[in-house]
Amino acid sequence: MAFGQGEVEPMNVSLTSSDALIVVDVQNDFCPGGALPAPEGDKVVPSMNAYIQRFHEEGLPIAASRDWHPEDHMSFRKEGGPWPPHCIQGSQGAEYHPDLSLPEETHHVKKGTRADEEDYSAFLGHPSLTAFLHENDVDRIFVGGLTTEYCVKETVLDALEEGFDVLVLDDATQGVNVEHGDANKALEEMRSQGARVITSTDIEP
Ligand code: VGL
Ligand code: ZN
Repeated sequence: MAFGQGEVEPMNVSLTSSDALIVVDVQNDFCPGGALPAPEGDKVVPSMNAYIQRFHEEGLPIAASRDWHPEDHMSFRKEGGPWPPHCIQGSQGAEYHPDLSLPEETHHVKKGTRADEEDYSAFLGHPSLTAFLHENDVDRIFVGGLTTEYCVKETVLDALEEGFDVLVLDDATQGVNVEHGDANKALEEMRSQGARVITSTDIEP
């Protein structure tokens, strides 16, 4: 089959036993109705559930992160940061979206738990995630979730630095888009650092 100009060539990704799925911050506060919503954040839930189901069926490891802030976190405006209070430890806004369907065996990561540190990445400062992936002989990760420009991007860039191959799940990420186009810029930046951006149709059945 030939692909014309402007058409995107399918990637034909086959899952292998050294793959893992990372679900970033699919939490109420990053969805419509939450404190810091990606305008279409909840749209990732069905597509993420499909990836979760596929990886689970294949027996592949799954990790999920949550932004998990104390009430006086430095990223909040009242502390001089850029954001409204969000994902406060133990609050409903900090819970996973109620329709997100994570298996029992999921490795959970809480981040941003210290008041004096921004902590967008699920990797940096969270050695348990790297350890979990290495224990499972993972060398390639599939990353989706919220939000494209902040926690997904920083997680992807750190994973690349740690030597993982990284595929970003375009149909399972959504941006905040504080400025129009921010999410697309973030995808470009991830690509330029070596990540590939794919959708579920690129993965062989
Ligand atoms: C995030 C802004 C502030 C994210 C977390 O999960 O992308 N964004 N805290
Ligand atoms: Zn946060």
